[in-house]
Amino acid sequence: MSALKFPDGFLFGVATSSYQIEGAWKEDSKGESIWDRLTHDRPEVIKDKSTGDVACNSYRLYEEDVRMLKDLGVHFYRFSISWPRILPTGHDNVVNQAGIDYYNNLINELIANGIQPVVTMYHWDLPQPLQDLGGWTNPVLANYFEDYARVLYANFGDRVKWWNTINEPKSIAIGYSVPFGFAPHILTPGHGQYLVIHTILLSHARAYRLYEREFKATQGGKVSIAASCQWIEPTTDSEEEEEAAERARQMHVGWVLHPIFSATGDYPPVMKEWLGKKCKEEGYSRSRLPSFTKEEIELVRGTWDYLGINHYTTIFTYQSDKGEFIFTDMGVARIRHDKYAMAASGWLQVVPWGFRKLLNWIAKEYNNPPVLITENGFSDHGEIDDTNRVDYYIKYLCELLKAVKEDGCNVFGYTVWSLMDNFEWGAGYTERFGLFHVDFNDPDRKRTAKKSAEFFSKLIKSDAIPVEYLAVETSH
Ligand code: GBH
Repeated sequence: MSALKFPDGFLFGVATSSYQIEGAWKEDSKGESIWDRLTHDRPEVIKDKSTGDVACNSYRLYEEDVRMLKDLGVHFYRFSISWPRILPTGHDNVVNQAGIDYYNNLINELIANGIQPVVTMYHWDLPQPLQDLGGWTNPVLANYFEDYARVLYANFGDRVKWWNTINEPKSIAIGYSVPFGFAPHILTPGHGQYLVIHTILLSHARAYRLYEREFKATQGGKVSIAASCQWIEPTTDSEEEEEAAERARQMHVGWVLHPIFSATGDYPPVMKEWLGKKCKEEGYSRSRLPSFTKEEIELVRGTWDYLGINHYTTIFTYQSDKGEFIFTDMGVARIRHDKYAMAASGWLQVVPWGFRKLLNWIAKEYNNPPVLITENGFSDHGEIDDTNRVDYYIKYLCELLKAVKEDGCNVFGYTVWSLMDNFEWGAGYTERFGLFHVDFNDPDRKRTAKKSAEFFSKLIKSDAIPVEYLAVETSH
């Protein structure tokens, strides 16, 4: 059964994010975020018209969260810091001491329990005053993000050794281009998404360089980004379809990773070329993809100490100029294969082998960097007996083990999304990803371990996929 065993020293953790769990949206001088604004002013864009006003109430219940983490036996906890809880105006002119205290308490509680904090600086809850300046379409945000990062390193960097600057740049870009109910929900498709990613790459780089310059020598931590990386698979294996799928991989995954992780930096050549040509045909005299100066290419290139990957599913494509949303520009459209099981989320199909293919592609493209899987997970409707989730994890982890042990991919840790059910963005509370169930009708937000929580605690204890779960019957 050694095939089920993880390498020595392999790290396990679980993840959450501030807006999805904290609640206390305006307590103790916290500023308003773009998610507060969106859910309050435009409830119709959220599936169940809900908000994160209370969410899991982790602002009050963080000690309980840490008890759950302790029960699971995780090595680390990946959580995010709310920018407007620390800097209510978005700028560093006002630092909110109550916010600093909250995260100090959480970090200290984790460390007292032997759990390493892995901290995301930005998981989508932008201070509203910065949105009023144009949000991530405005390149000046790179200045403000650097200022915010300095406050975080200075206050928490003595104890936090693992940083993710920004979670899933592409999902942030969706809020500017795709009608998924993501804040700020200001849709400028074909333009907004490229401006947003451009500013985000520069912001990430500025935060990384700041650490390198002012903090690394004394604090000795590691900084990177957490990118959403789904696998893209062509529907037939013809050469043209493979070429189109490869272009889509470069324009999807490579869009964010190539500027940071490739040897040459900048956007992928095929992306610049393809979009440049397309924009010309559309009558633009300049590409909709902004360009970096030489200095900016070098500023961004190499700004990583490890690579954070969020992976959930595989996207099946065929060549077409009629693809939906961000796929239009990539020259592909997506289809769904009925033979793969669906999660509760319409975008999440269970395709375990795509995980192995993705990890191999990343290893090959970027010279096998050390990878931390920063998210992987499955949604249902909140069942306690969540066999389909356990089945998903077994299958995805088996593929991860093959990628590591048979293919030599350099993955050193793995993070479950999520510790507990929480506010699932545009889907509100209708889709659940937690190892722990949360009763959102209970003012105390009672948490209950699901079957998957038991599965993970056994897995972490034995450093292997527990054999007794392998025969479990599921509907997959
Ligand atoms: C992650 O987002 C987030 O980091 C986390 O906060 C969230 O709760 C979790 O995953 C579960 O959703 O047409 O295929 O591009 C992933 C969110 C899901 C956003 C897929 C974009 C688009 C569907 N992404 N979605 S697609």
